[in-house]
Amino acid sequence: MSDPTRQDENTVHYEGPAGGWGSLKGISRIYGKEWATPATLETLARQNKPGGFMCVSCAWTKPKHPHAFEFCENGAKATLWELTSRRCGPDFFAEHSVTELQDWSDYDLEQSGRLTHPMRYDPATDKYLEVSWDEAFEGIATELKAIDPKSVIFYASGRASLETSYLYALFARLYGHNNLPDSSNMCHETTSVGLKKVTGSPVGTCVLDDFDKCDAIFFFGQNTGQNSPRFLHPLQDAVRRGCRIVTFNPVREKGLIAFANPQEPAAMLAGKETRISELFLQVRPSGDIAAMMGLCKHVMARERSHLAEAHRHLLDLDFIGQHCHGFDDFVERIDATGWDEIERESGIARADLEKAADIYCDAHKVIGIYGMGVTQHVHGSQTIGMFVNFLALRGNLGREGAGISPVRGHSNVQGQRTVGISEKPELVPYDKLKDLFGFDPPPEKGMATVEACKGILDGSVHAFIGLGGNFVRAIPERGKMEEAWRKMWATVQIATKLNRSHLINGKAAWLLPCLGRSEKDMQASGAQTVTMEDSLSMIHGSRGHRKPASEHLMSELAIIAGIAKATLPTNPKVKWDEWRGDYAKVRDLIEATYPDKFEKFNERMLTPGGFYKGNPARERIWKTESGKVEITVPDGLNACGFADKPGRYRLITLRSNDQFNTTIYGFSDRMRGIEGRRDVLLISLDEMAKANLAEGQVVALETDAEDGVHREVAGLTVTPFDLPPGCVGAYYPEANPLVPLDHHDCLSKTPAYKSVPVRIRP
Ligand SMILES: Nc1nc2c(c(=O)[nH]1)N[C@H]1C(S)=C(S)[C@@H](COP(=O)(O)OP(=O)(O)OC[C@H]3O[C@@H](n4cnc5c(=O)[nH]c(N)nc54)[C@H](O)[C@@H]3O)O[C@H]1N2
Ligand SMILES: Nc1nc2c(c(=O)[nH]1)N[C@H]1C(S)=C(S)[C@@H](COP(=O)(O)OP(=O)(O)OC[C@H]3O[C@@H](n4cnc5c(=O)[nH]c(N)nc54)[C@H](O)[C@@H]3O)O[C@H]1N2
Ligand SMILES: [Mo]
Repeated sequence: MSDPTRQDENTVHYEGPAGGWGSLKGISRIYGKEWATPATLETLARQNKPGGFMCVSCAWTKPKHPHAFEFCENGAKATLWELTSRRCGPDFFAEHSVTELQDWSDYDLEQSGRLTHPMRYDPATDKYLEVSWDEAFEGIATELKAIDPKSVIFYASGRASLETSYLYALFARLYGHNNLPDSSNMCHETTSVGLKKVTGSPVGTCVLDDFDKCDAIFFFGQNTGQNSPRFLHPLQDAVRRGCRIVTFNPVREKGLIAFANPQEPAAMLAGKETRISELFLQVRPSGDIAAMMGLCKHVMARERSHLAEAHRHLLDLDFIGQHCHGFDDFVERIDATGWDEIERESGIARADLEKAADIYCDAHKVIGIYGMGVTQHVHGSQTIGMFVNFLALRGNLGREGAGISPVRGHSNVQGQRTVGISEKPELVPYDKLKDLFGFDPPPEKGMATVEACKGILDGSVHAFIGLGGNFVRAIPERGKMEEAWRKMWATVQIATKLNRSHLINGKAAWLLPCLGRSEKDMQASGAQTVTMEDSLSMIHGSRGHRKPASEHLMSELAIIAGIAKATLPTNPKVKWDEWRGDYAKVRDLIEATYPDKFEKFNERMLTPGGFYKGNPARERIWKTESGKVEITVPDGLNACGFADKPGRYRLITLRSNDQFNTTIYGFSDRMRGIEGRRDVLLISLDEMAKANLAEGQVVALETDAEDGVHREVAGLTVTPFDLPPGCVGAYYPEANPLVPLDHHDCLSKTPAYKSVPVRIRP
C-alpha cells in the first residue's frame, strides 16, 4: 500500500500540509504586505456570507453558518486580483500596440490592472482607442445586423450571474441562434451529458449535510486543496468524526493528504494537521475505469463469500432490483475482466484496490467526488458511468449521506446552464419563452465549444462575443485557432482584465470593461443584487459593496442589455432598459420560465446557505431512458482512447496553486514544490532514466497523434516529479497547442486535456 504522507525523496516536493501558514504566505508573496489593509480585510470578511458577495473563484458551496473568514488562499487571491490598484486604461493602450502586447505573458498582461474604458481596435494604428459606450453598442450592432445570426458565437465563461446569463441566452435566441458555448464545454460537460445519461440528472445529488453523515468518500481526479479549498473544512470535520477517505490521483496532491486549518490558530501554532486520505492510490492517467472495475470486482467477490458464509447480501439488492437497469450485463463484464488487465490499465496493485473496496464495503454511506481528472478524457463519460455503477452496488445514490458529487469549476458555471445557456433547444422551455416574449426561438441546435472552434477554423463563423473568459487561451489546438481567429469579421470581449484573447482580434474588435463581483452595482432602482448557483445546486444572492475600479465600468448585465437593445428590433415584451434598471425584474422572468426551480426567487435569494434548486435524482426519480439508473458496461478499461507504444506518454495538463485557469497570479506551485517557473516538464526519475534525460535539460513536447498535423511546445525544463510510469505533466494553458481539437470525450466533446498523446524531443 502507498503511504499517503511519503513522497519520492528525489523528486521536487513540499513538506507542509495544505492550508496552514503556507497559505497566508502564499497570499502575501503575491500581494505584498499591503493586502492586509482594513478595507481589504473588510471586503474579505464579506466574502461568501449572507448579504455579502460570493467568491469569484470556485463553485464550492457557501455554508449556512460561515467561518469568520469564509475564504481560502485561492479565494482571497481571486478577490485581491479584482481589487488591484493598477489600471489598464487609454494611456496604457496609447503606449502599447496590440502586436507588441501579443508578446507579453499571461501574467504580465493581467498585471497591467483593471480595464477602465470601453475600447475599439483601430487596425490603422494597431491600437485600442477609447470609445463611448453608445458608440461601442452602435458599432457592434451595425456588425451584428449585417451578419447571418447563425454564424455568430456567444461564449460565456461561467462567472456571469444568473440574471446576466438568462438575458444573454435570451438575446442569442431573439437574435436568431443557439450558439452558446460555455466554459463548461471544456470542463464538466462530461457530467452534464454523461451523468445525465445514467442518472437522469446533469448535476450531483449531494447537499452539504451529506458530508456530515457519510462514512467514506472516494475521490477521483479532483484537487480540493488547490481548486476548492473551502471544501477542506467539511472534509476535515468528516475525517475527525471517523469518515474514511480514499483518493485516486496520479499526482500526490498535498491538499488530499493533509490539511492545517488556518481558521484554527491554536492547532496551527501547535503544528497540527489533519490527515485527509487514508489511502492514496496513484492511478495512471486514464486508468480510472480500470481502477473502478477492480473495486467492483472485489465488491462482487465479497458479496459472494458473504452470501455463502453469512447468508446475507452485501449488495443493496432492493436498490438494484427496483432502481437499476442493466445490472446483469455489468456483472457478466466484471466476471470476464481479469485482474492482470485491471492492474496493468490502472497502474494499481490488486491488493491496494482490494483495500479500497473493503473500505467501501464497510461503509453504509459513501460519497463519490470527481473533477477534471475524470471529465477531461476521451472516455470521461464512461468513467462517470463506472463511478455510478460502483456507487449503485450498495445503493449509495439518492440517499442521505451518500451520492455522487462532481465539483464544478467557475462560480456560476452550473447556474448558467440552469437558466438557458445551452446549444441544445430541448433543454430550454421554448413554450415559456414564446409566451413571455412573443417570438419563436430558433429550433436548430447551436454550436458548443468544439463546433465553434471548427466553424472559426473553416471560416463559417464570422463573429464572436465573449462574456468573460479567455477563450483563445483555454481551448485546444491553439496554433491553428489563433491564425483563423483573425479572419472573423467582428469580435467583442467583455472583461475585467486584459488577456491574450483580447489581442487576437477579428477585423472589427471591441474590448468592454465590466464591474467585478465585489463592486457595487448601481442602477436606476438602486444597488443591485445578483445570484449564482454553486456545485451543490444552492442558489445564493451576492451583493458587491466596493467602489468600482473606474467610473466608466458597466455591469455585465447592462452591457448585454446595451448591445441587445441596439441590435434587435423593438418588441413591446422585451424591455432591456427596465430589466437593466432593476434586476429583480429579471429574477421574475427566471421564475416565470423555471417555476419549479425558482419559486419565490426574489424572496428566497438571500437565504443563508442559499436555497436548493432541487434534484429528482436525489429523490430516486431517474429521468433516464429506462426510468432507472442506467448501469453501463464500458467499451474498455482505458479512458484515453489511444494505445500505449514506446516513446509515447500520456500528458496531463495541470493547474498550479498560483493560477485561476488562464489567470496566472504568480510562479509558485507551493504544494507541489515547484518554484519560480512554469515552463517545466514533469516526469518521474524512472522515465527520465529510460529516456536518457537529465534534470534541467530543455526539451520539446510533440503531439503523437496520427493526423498529419505537427504540434509542439518547446523550451520545457525536465523536472523530476513523482508521477506514475508512462506519463508526463505540464502546465495549462502553456501546453494547449498540443491538444488536437478532435481529442475529446466521445459523448460530450469535452477536450481530453488530461491524457494527450505526446513524445519528448530532446
Ligand atoms: N485556485 C484555483 N481554483 C480553481 C481553478 C484554478 O485554476 N485555480 N479552476 C476552477 C475550474 S474552472 C475548475 S473546472 C476546477 C478544476 O479543479 P479540478 O477538478 O481539481 O481540476 P484539475 O486541477 O485540472 O485536475 C484535477 C486533478 O486530476 C488529476 N488527474 C489528472 N489525470 C487524472 C486521471 O486520469 N485520473 C485521476 N483520478 N486523476 C487525474 C490531477 O492530478 C489533478 O490533481 O477548479 C476551479 N477552481
Ligand atoms: N490544457 C487545459 N486546458 C483547459 C483546462 C485544463 O485543465 N487543461 N481546463 C478547462 C476548464 S475546466 C475551463 S473552465 C476553461 C476556462 O476557460 P475561461 O473561462 O474562458 O478562462 P478563464 O481563464 O477562467 O478567464 C479569465 C478571464 O476572465 C476575465 N474575467 C475575470 N473575472 C471576470 C468577471 O467577473 N467578468 C468578466 N466578464 N470577465 C471576467 C478576465 O479578463 C480573465 O482574464 O479552460 C479549459 N482549458
Ligand atoms: Mo472549469
